[in-house]
Parts: sequence; C-alpha cells; structure tokens
Amino acid sequence: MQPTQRRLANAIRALAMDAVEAANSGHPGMPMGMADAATALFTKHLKFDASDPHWPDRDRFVLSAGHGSMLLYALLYLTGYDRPTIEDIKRFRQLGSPCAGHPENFELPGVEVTTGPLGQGLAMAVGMAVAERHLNAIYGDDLVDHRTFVVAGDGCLMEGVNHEAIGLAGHLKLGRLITLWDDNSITIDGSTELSRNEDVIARFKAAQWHTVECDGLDAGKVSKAITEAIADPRPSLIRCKTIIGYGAPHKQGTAATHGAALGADEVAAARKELGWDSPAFVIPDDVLTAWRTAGKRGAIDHALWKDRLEESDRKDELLARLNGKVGDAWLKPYLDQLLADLKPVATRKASEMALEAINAAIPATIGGSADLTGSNNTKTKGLEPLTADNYGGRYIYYGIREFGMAAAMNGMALHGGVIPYGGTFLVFTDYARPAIRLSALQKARVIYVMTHDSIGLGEDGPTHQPIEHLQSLRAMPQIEVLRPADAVETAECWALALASDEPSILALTRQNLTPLRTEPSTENRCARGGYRLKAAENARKVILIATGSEVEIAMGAAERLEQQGVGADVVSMPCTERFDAQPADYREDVLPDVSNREILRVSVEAGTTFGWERYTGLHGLRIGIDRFGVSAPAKDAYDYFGLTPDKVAERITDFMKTRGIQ
Ligand SMILES: Cc1ncc(C[n+]2csc(CCOP(=O)(O)OP(=O)(O)O)c2C)c(N)n1
Ligand SMILES: [Mg+2]
Repeated sequence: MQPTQRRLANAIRALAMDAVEAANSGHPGMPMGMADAATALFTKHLKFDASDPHWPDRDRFVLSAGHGSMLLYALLYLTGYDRPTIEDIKRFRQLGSPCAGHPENFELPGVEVTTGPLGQGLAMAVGMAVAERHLNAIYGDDLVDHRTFVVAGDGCLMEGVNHEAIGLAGHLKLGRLITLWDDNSITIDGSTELSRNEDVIARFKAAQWHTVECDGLDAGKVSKAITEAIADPRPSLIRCKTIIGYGAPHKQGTAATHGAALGADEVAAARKELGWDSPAFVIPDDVLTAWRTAGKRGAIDHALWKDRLEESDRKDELLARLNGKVGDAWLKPYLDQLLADLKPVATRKASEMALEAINAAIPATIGGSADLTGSNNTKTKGLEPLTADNYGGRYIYYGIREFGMAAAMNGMALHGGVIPYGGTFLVFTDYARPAIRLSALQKARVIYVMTHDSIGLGEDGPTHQPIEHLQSLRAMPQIEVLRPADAVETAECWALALASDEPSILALTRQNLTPLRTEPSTENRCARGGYRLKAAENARKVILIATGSEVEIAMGAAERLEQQGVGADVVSMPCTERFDAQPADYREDVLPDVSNREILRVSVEAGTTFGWERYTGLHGLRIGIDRFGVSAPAKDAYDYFGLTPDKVAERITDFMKTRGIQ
C-alpha cells in the first residue's frame, strides 16, 4: 500500500525534530507546520529531477523562511539528491556539514538561493520569475517553461522588502510565481497579534496578486490550491493555515517550537502522536521508496526537454548563455574609438557609453534602475523595457525599490542565463544593502551601477552625498568596489565586473572628469586594482593614492609638488580588493614599504578617511571628508573640503614641514 501524504510529511517532521535535537539548535516548528504543504508541492507539482539539480528548466524552489532549513534538507534527502546524505543531516549545523544553519546556495546544489534574512527569499524569487519569463520570450516554451515556488513565513510577509517584491511581481504579472504562506500566527515573540493586524490577503490582492486559502495541514487541499494558483495568470499567494510545530503535543501552536530543540520527552510524545515509530534518522522503506519515486517524477520531462534541446538550432546559444561566461571583444574597439576622441565626461556617462558597446555585444545583460534611469545612465539606446507585455525587453523600471531591485537582481543572476545590472545613487546602497550582502555571500554576478558617488553630486547636499559608503562596501567580503577615474578606467572596470564570478559595485561620478588615461594600453590596467598612473619626475618623496574623481585632483597636486622639486607618484586605485590580491612584489613596487619620512604616502578620496591608513600607514596623510557633506555646487563643495589640487598640494607640503620630512 502507498503511504499516505500525511505519512510522507511525517518523515519531514521526524527528520526536523531529530536533526534539531542532535544539534540542540535549530528550528523544528516551521518544517513541522509546513510538512504537509511541502509534501503536496514536491510530490505532485514541483518540476524537478533529483538526479540533476542543475537542469535548467527545473522549477525553482525558494525557502524564504530560511530558518526552517530542515524542511529543505529533509526534502532534498528524501527525494534522492546526492547531498545531503543522512549523515550530513545528522551533522546539521555542525562545522563542515552542508546542512548549514540556514540554506546556503554554495553548500548544496539543490539549494537555489541563500535564505535566512527574512523577506529576501521572496524578493529573489521575483527575480527568478523575471529571468524565466525573459528567457522564455527569447527561447520559447520548448526550452524555457518553469515556475518559481516560494515558502514564506509571517516574518517574510512583515519585512518591508516584501512590499517592494510583490509590487514588482504584480506589476510585471509574474503568473509563474507562486508563494505558499505559512500562516501559523506565530513568530519568535509569540502571537502575530502582538505586532500585526493588517489584512495580508487584501494587501496582496491590492498588489494584483491572485490569492487562495487552504488548510495547510491537509496535503490534498494544498494541492488543490496549487492547481488553482497554477491556472491563474497572476502571481499567486496561497495562504496555508498551519500550526507551528504540528505534531508535538504539548508545544505545537506556540513560539516554543520556533527555534529550539523540543527535548527528548516531547520528541518521544510527538512520535507517538504522529504514529511514527522508527528510530531517529531512520526512514521506513515504504516511505523512502515513495519519496524517491517522487524525486524521479521529473525525469521524463527532463528527458523530453533534452530531446527538444538537441533538436533546437539554438542549443549552443542557450547553453552558452546558461554557462554565463562572456567575452570582452567589445572592449578594444570601444577603447580605440574612445581614445580617438577624448573629452571630459562624467563616469556615469562613460558607463553608458561602455554599456552601448556591452549591450550590443552581450545579449544576456538586463539593465534597470530604481527610478533614476536618466541619472544613472543605465538605459542604452537599443534596450526596450521589460514589461508584462514584452518580457523579451532588457530594461526594467524597478520603481523606487532599491532593496527590491537588488534582491530581484540576485534572483536573476542565480537563475542563470541573464546578467543583471541596476542603478541608484551610491548613498542609497544603504537601502539595498541587505541584498548587496546576499549578492556577495552567494557570489551572484550582479553589477551595481552606483552613481553620484561623492560630494561631487553637489546641490542635493548631505542626505545624498555618500561619505562612509565606499569604505563600508569595501569592508564587505566577496564583492568588488570599482571606482574608475575616467572613461577608459570605466570601460576597464565594466570588463572586470562582467568577467567576475562575484558581484561588483561601480561607483561613478555625476560630474565631468578630465581624461587621464590617454594612451592605448595592451592590458586592462584596472585589473591590478591599483597602478602607477604617473611616476615622479623629481626624486620621489610622495605617493598620492586616489580613486575616481580624486585621481584628477591628485594629478594636479602632484604637478604642483613637482614644480616645487618634490617628486610625486600618483597611484590610481580603482579597486582596493584587487590591489590587495596582487603579488607582494607588485604591491611593493607601487607602494614601497618604507618609512613615511622617506616617501610620504597620501590618500585622496572624497569620503571617510577611515581605513585609508591601510595604504598610507599610520604616519601617512589621509585627505578626505570625516563629516557629512554640504549643500552647494560641486566645485564649491570640493573647495570647502580642501579637495582641490592647490589645497591638496599645500596640505602635503605643510604636513612634510611639520613632520620634518625633507
Ligand atoms: C531580517 C531578519 N530579521 C530577523 C530575523 C530573526 N528571525 C528568524 S525567524 C524570525 C521569526 C519569523 O517568524 P515567522 O516567519 O512567522 O516564522 P515561524 O516562527 O512561523 O517559523 C525572526 C525574527 C531574521 N532571520 N531575518
Ligand atoms: Mg509564523
């Protein structure tokens, strides 16, 4: 006899209880409450093939309520993915186990995205659904035809980002996005009545979503709701009414099951309650067999898809796109053309100029902006808007949703087949920051086009002028901050961002900059992160290290120093992360490790000086802005903060005098 859906679900419950018990850490409540709904989804609806987690046309599953990671690990194990093994699950949350505390996309191939920061899973799923529709528009139903399913908790639907995400999804009519809401009326602090009385369903309806409600503890009813959601052309919210920790007789329905081991007695009582008599981590044969069969459900679809791919004349093209590697054949012709006609240009404009070449050469790019298209210069001539009526478009009007945009871009990048880039002002990376962090953690190739990168934006004043942003973003691992100094560097930085397997942040100016790199170069000089742009003519006494718009100022200051007989190098440092990764002899050549009395190292950046002692040394000179900015025209603001060639040169000579440096 086939085990019932409930019995299959109880396998999830048992594994969740047992793993959390063994670790004495974790979240049993959510997997136990959503076990029936997940069973319905994975045994009846989700298109996947456990033998190939990378099958491009699989449905995507996103556990937005990432604390319930054991739900996902149990599903992957039960349906027969290579990993996790039962041994991995026994080592849940232990060092080296792929069953990390929260699902990590880099630990297990079956984990599509890293989740845990609530709300972001749902917001990334929106991006996955966009990527799917976009690729479908290009390659057709035969090759791209899948859905994105999400499990979201009360927390995901309270976080602000869910508002941005569902607004975008409703607007783009992402009918292949289906969210199951674990409506258990419990969060960590207790009842949701403590903190919420909004009508969640009405909110989703207002955002143009289809909604349906069901008993989340009845797999048959959940399955019916999923069928209805699939049939509806709008994105769907399925409200699954559940009981957190379902099956634990004394604790279910309470926050006590949310994030702690149930305890041996309660686990034993739950086994009794659920009629589950196998020992910890043991799944009865009938149950495992049924689950493994479910894990192979998609094999036929998978095989048919492969046949269609073989027959398609676009096979190579699609596979190349999914592979994600892009060339930089656009770069040299573009630079040749640029060098033939150099003029002052803002790096945001230079970015647009580079993008004209990039977007023409690389069809995988999808641009966008959080309502600052004309300021970020992100839309090139050839790009049509990606809309509900034209998913084939390559430009997304994200609206004023920086966080939602960044999270969607993560989802797009992780879906594969597209390379998202999106813009806002650098100062508003603060609004997008939690998603930027997940770009980095997940190594999602998202390119952030962050313009208005200093006081050089001028009149908008302190609220809009980034100060601590560059350094705080540089402090983040696995993401490169690229701050080019002119049009040539901007193109080089774009090439680096596109070739990277990590996310990048391009910090670009509003104001025009003088061309500094005026000679052709056989190598991408920005690839080193920092390089000597100008060598001292007199005996070298000073090394100026500057980024972006301040390189020009450093060049002017160096010129003045040379006039006084003081030799000064200028190092352009578009990417400190890359410079730090260079071999020691290269770094030593650019920034020799000698006393600041011999050669004074000076940093010049129109932002916080915090951290620049990494390159100047403690006894070097750091020129920057250690307060909030000012509302004034850019030129006046630069002058006010002493960031002019004259003032920088003067500060250096004064500094040398007071320190007795000859
Ligand atoms: C952005 C963010 N804030 C806070 C947390 C900590 N946290 C983890 S789960 C949780 C409660 C979530 O409630 P719900 O989604 O209803 O989950 P349930 O208790 O029903 O499992 C909180 C506050 C987090 N993971 N992410
Ligand atoms: Mg809850």
